[in-house]
Amino acid sequence: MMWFNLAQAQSSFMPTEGTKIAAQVDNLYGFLLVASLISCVILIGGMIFFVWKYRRKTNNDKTAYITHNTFLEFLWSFIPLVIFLGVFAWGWYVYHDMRSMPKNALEIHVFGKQWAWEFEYKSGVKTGNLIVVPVNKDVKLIMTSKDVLHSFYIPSFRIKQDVIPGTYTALWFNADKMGEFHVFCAEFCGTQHSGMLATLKVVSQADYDAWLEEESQVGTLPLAKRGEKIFAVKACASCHSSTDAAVKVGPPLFKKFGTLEHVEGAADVTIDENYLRESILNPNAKITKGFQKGVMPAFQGQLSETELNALIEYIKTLK
Ligand code: HEC
Ligand SMILES: [Cu+2]
Repeated sequence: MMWFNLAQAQSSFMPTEGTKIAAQVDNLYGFLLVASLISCVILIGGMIFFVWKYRRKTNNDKTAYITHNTFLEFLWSFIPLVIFLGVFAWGWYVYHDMRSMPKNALEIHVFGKQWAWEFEYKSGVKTGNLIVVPVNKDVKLIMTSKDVLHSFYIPSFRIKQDVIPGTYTALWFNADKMGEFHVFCAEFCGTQHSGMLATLKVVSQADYDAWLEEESQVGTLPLAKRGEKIFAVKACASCHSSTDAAVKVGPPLFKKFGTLEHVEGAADVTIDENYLRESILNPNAKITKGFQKGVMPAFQGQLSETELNALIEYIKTLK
């Protein structure tokens, strides 16, 4: 039995390699790690060895007068130079692949916002914190932010890119393994930054087509079902619990409809359709007691009347 298995050590050390580029990045990283270890042993080992070898042995030990050694100096400059240039060329090669956007890729729009990821497919399908892509297909993400700086990071693909308000940035990948992968925000963007997570699902082309078709049917679902989708897409769920009374960033919406709510600086209000409407479109109008103003984004102008109805109908079913 081998006491050390490199492939095994690597897989417990690094996330799954989901693309060819990920494997290339890991090779370069592995080379740098091993080269650094070897240099470290040679340098520190050599230093300790010479300190010991040339230590003062008697009181009148004299140090030899050596000023330089052209051959040695040439070697220790030239060898690292060759290695560094090699690493540069290698890094350039991988980076070039990583940054050259493929033609005819499946393009998906990505929005970063405090604190969720939204995805928009060309067919009009929208998802929140969930991106589904077919396996072995070039996918290009066209990304922008609705508020502050975010960064789209898929550790398993070894790719990461800042997502900037007012401009587009892009990433591409070709996933060669099916499964679920993590997406993180890698730019500190506020209190819920660490909760700004999405799931990337790599599925077969057939499953992808079926999924897209099913999502396109959202408009024909009953209102409350549609509301459930919108609740997910708009990432309401990252701040509001819909299944229990847990307090997240915002108050839970479970079993809330028809109850009395305490609001800051006013008499209690009954949670009815109008209260929900106002709370969603203009959250600062009434602040729920115990919560902060300005945390919930205003959805005025971001939801159609039908979408708003669907959300309200959905909230009414939470019991
Ligand atoms: C970034 C976190 C965040 C997001 C996203 C968010 N909310 Fe809120 N929401 C809050 C906070 C905080 C409050 C309490 C303060 C207030 O009243 O504005 C609140 C209050 C509410 C209330 C009033 C609840 C009550 O008990 O008084 C409703 C209804 C509501 N949100 C619905 C939604 C819906 C629907 C969405 C998605 C379209 C959403 N929220 C998205 C944070 C959020
Ligand atoms: Cu972020």
